[in-house]
Amino acid sequence: MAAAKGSTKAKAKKESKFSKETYMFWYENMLLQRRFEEKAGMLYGQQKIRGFCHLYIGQEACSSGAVTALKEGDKWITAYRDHGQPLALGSDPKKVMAELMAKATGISKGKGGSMHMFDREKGFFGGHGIVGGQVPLGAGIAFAEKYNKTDNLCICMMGDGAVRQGAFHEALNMAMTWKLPVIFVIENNGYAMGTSVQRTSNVTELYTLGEAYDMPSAPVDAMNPENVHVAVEEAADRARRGDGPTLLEFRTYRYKGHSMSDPAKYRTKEELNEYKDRDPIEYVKSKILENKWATEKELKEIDTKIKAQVEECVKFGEESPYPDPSEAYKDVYVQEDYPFITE
Ligand SMILES: Cc1ncc(C[n+]2csc(CCOP(=O)(O)OP(=O)(O)O)c2C)c(N)n1
Ligand SMILES: [Mg+2]
Repeated sequence: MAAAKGSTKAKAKKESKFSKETYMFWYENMLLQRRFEEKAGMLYGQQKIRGFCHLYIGQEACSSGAVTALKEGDKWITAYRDHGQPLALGSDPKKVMAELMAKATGISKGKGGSMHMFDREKGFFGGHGIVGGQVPLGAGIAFAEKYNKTDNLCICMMGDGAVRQGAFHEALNMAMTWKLPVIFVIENNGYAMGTSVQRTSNVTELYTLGEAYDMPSAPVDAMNPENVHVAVEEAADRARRGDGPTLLEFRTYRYKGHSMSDPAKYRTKEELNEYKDRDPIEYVKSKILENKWATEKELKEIDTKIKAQVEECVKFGEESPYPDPSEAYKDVYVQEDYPFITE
């Protein structure tokens, strides 16, 4: 049942189905994630952002390409490398920045920080620090969509490290048995902290793990949003017509270290440069220029506008207050009178 290896790629090549608007959206959407996180990295150095901070730089085509393939009401869940996806979905960047700065105006009221972005309006269910923890949750969200007979699905992103967790296999098995409307996405950036995929298992073609559960599965060159869009759209169609889940392996790369304290000595400069040469933003930019949809100057103006927007986010974060200590026990459980917690 699994899709033939490389089929997604072939399809992307055949169809040049994307409009000027889509390319312009991808350009602006990916650039916002990039500039936002470059700034976040600087703020971390200044100790204006503390704690954990995992940057998504290099992986932006994964989020932007998926956004254009999905629709209103679809749900998202991911791991702790979670700044890019809410930005791609249209969450308020000011609130995401304020969350990074642990301010009360943050998207999780300043109580979640970098790893715990949530946005109910956008259907974004976090932001999870336990590797693989979000995978059964993603299946559960999809179960709710099926139970409530909606036409929506859940896209559940994870890193390559998560596929070695038992919960991943349990969730895939149940999701396939129950034909849940879920798209499992492995963002394979080659490493789980400093450990390469090759060092964790004999199975390095990660999409093949889905075949054990008879799940349609495919690899996707995710350094460009066209391929991502095509693969996600196909998986979404499958989910919406009631045929159940898909496992996609997005082949991507993070340009920065695992977190802010990682000098990334486990990989070579050459390897990093190979991916930078295929940068998704540069790729989309070249497509735009090639088709004369915008000039260099116009694209530069978009960049300038985004940089100013990011500065606004920083100002908003800096001027916002920290949460009041009385907030500490709020939002811990949905049920307000839940036992065990008393102030
Ligand atoms: C259950 C569990 N084990 C270990 C860790 C420590 N840890 C944090 S991130 C990480 C690496 C995960 O890598 P991957 O899933 O590839 O995601 P990436 O960081 O590459 O996006 C590990 C082992 C954890 N958070 N949770
Ligand atoms: Mg990884």
